[in-house]
Amino acid sequence: MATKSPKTPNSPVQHPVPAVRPDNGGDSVVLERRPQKTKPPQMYQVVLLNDDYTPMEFVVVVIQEFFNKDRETATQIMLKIHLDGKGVCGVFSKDVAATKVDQVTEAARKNGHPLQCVSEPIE
Ligand code: TYC
Repeated sequence: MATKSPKTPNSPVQHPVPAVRPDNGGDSVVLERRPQKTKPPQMYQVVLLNDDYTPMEFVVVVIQEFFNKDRETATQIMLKIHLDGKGVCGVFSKDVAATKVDQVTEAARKNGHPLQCVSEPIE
């Protein structure tokens, strides 16, 4: 059975609410916009750091596998990290970003590489 998902209390959707102004004689309706009460959730960028030992090929595969990038994009990101010292692989909610960091770190350790992955709040 298909059911509508319930609105969460944090829903940012605010509908204009009809209000009757005292000076309009009571026979017209004015829509007043209510101020936004909820902020969008804080987002996090997941960043890979350069090092001197992790093979380029391993970094490319990590970016493809964990950040769903095609080979060309993954290679460009890896080269940017190699040249600049760090690079953003994706932007996620806090929980998803933390999971990506754990997955990448675990894959690096399992393969004996010192690759570091961190998440940073954006904006
Ligand atoms: N600098 C590494 C090398 O020359 C490659 C590398 C790229 C390592 C990106 C980590 O996040 C990284 N083998």
